[in-house]
Amino acid sequence: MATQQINIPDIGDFDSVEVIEVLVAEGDEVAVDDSLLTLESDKATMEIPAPFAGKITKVTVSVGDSVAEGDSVFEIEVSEAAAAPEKAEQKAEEKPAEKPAPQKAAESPKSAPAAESAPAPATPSPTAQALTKPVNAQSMGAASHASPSARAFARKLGVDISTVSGTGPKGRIQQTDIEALIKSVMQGGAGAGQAQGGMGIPSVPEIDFSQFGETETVELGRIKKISGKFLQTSWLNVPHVTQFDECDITEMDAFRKSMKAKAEKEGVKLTPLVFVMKAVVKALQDFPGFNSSLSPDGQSLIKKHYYNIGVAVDTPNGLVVPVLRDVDKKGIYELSRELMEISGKARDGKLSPKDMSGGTFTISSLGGIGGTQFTPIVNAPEVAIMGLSKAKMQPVWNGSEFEPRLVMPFSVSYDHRVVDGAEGVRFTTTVGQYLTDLRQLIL
Ligand code: CAO
Repeated sequence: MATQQINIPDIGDFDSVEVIEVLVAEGDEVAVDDSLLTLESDKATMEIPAPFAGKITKVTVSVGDSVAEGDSVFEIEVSEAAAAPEKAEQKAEEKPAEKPAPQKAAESPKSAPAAESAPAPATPSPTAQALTKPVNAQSMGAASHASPSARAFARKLGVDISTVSGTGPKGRIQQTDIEALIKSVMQGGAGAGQAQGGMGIPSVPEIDFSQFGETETVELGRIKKISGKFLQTSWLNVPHVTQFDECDITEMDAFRKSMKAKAEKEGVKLTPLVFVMKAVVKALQDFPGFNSSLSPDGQSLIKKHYYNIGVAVDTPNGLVVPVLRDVDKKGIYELSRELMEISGKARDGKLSPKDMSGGTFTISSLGGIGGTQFTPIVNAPEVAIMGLSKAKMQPVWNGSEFEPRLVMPFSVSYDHRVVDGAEGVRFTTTVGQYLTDLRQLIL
């Protein structure tokens, strides 16, 4: 037995080409012509076949490396005297990246590929996004058996190959398997043979509840159907973190109550929510990331220099989120009046699309109802949302004794791609400080 080096053969006009797959590992037995590596240039994908049969003893190349003709990439313990030397000179099998060739059963490598390194397209369609999950070449775990042409096909459509079940020999993934998965996602049903839901996640089992007792099926209202879709889209696309906090609003509430009679004369009802809106806007000015949106490709942050606050309103038909514009420029009475008008419009089902567009941050207040804390869902493409819960009198230690203080719990859910945990808690702490001492709002 002799050890031979395997070098990159003539790869045509390319000086340097990226390795996108290493298809064998040390210790693997390979036959002549088994695929060892996949290279990808901007024009084509190329498979590097084994020039000898034998056992791979050394792998000197990794995914992401750039290689050129003559580079040593493997060492192999050749098992046959007739090592088909002419194969060493053969040209790499070249396939146009855009038109993957149909897969041959003989392409099956002896071992699973080390990792799927295909990046998702820059702007995948919603369906492609549903099928794609970011894959770290090191962390993927069990690799998928698929020919380079099937992988190229999956990459082209933004499909994460590890979500595809192979029906070929030894479970190998074929182009038809990828097509079947896409078809099942488009139809919103279970994927062919893989028990997946329409969003590439396991579906909730369908159960005939009438076997347990009497049931009645009532169709969801129009608003619930629409808001449900938005909520699910946000829940699935935005990596949520919820920061819980609380603040002492004793002075704020005393002020609010002292202004109540005057406010009534102005024809408005003062609730804590308008004060929270002002405190939030000041904090948004301090932390502009919370008043932004991610660009569709996820590579930039679009900072907004206007402060439009969406307010979740509970209506008999479901949840709607009208928007109060330019909250930074408005006073407490004006905001109260607008809140009354727009929530009345919402409950009467008279909101126009314009009333519900242009928000930069949302507040969902359940404080008038109850509860201690909750986790609101970010109103994407906004970056964060605040949830207000019911303020309660509590004994608070002031350093020498317990004092009765009005404490309001609140939470902020945010998109962790934009906001880090430390910034998240700095934001909630700042909002809390502004609400505890409203004088800070005029500084
Ligand atoms: N703590 C204690 N009391 C509070 C409070 C809080 N955080 N927030 C409001 N209150 C009080 C108000 O002061 C008012 O009491 P008074 O009449 O004695 O002053 C009472 O609760 C009712 O307030 P409200 O709910 O009518 O008014 P609001 O300005 O607080 O809220 C609106 C307006 C439109 C946001 C609210 O009516 C509403 O629809 N909330 C539900 C939002 C919702 O469903 N969110 C969930 C979305 S996720 O499914």
